[in-house]
Amino acid sequence: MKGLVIKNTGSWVTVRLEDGETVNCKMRGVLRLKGMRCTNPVAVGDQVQVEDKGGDAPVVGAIEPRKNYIIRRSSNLSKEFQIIAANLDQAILVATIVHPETSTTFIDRFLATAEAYQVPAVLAFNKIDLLVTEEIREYLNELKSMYERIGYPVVTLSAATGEGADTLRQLLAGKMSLLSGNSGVGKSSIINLLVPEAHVRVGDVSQTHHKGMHTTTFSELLDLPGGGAIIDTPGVKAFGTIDFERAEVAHYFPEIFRISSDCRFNNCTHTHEPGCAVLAAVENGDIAISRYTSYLSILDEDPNNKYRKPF
Ligand SMILES: Nc1nc2c(ncn2[C@@H]2O[C@H](COP(=O)(O)OP(=O)(O)O)[C@@H](O)[C@H]2O)c(=O)[nH]1
Ligand SMILES: [Mg+2]
Ligand SMILES: [Zn+2]
Repeated sequence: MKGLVIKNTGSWVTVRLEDGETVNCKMRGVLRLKGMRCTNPVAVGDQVQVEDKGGDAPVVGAIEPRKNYIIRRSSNLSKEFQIIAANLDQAILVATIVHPETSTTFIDRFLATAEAYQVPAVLAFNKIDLLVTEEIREYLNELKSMYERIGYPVVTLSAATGEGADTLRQLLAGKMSLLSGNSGVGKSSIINLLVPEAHVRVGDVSQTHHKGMHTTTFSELLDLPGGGAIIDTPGVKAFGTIDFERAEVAHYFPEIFRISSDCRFNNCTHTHEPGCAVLAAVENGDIAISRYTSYLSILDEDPNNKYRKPF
């Protein structure tokens, strides 16, 4: 029977069958994913075939081809990968201007990674109740219109007061969304707001990962009252493990990519070349300095420290 994977704890996979029944399945041994060792070949969001082994626990058989998926290294040094989630309609980055401040570099890396994964990205600025001065609200508005101009939907909300929550609900309705973001930005609070019966623990910063220890975290799919689902990734470093090829970084900054067709050289890196349309656009303000800085920061990463993008 066919079903949707809603949870994967490593040894067990929870599948919601087409008739609505939920079953815990066993998985076959470690599979290989395009030459990479993968500790959980079946991911939340996967459509799978469940084989009933009469009496014994059912087994996850074939996985339907994926529309897209998010993958990460199981630990910093390991060559094993975990698939965090599959078949996403969008990835939401929860960010905050204060308490804590999410850097634009972090935001841009997330957006570039989403582009590479071919997952549409949405920015959700939380904790707007804490933006008490005119200047800081103005700063948020500037960020919002800057990202909207590039093409990213932006919502602003407060999980504390509920302001803006309806806009977020509309964006999530009927879709499969991954919720991502740094610790402390309010992901759990937002989930509790959207799915009151989820009772996710809030403010639990003590989930600190012991350095060097392999901490496995598992995603879980939570149904939204109005249809659609959010995938909660507890360890949230889901994004950021992509290792970009220098030449492809510009492809993942849509506004840079659009303008780059006007560069004099088609192998332009947009760093120093004469006739570079990107540099000209940064100069005249068509491309935001913060975006260009993020582009450079990804470009400058040490390739020797990196694994290739595993797909
Ligand atoms: N003022 C304010 N605090 C918030 C808001 N959302 C979350 N918090 C607080 O921020 C802290 C971290 O929230 P949490 O949901 O655990 O963040 P997570 O680590 O991303 O899951 C908690 O103390 C929350 O009460 C918000 O919109 N406004
Ligand atoms: Mg949390
Ligand atoms: Zn250029």
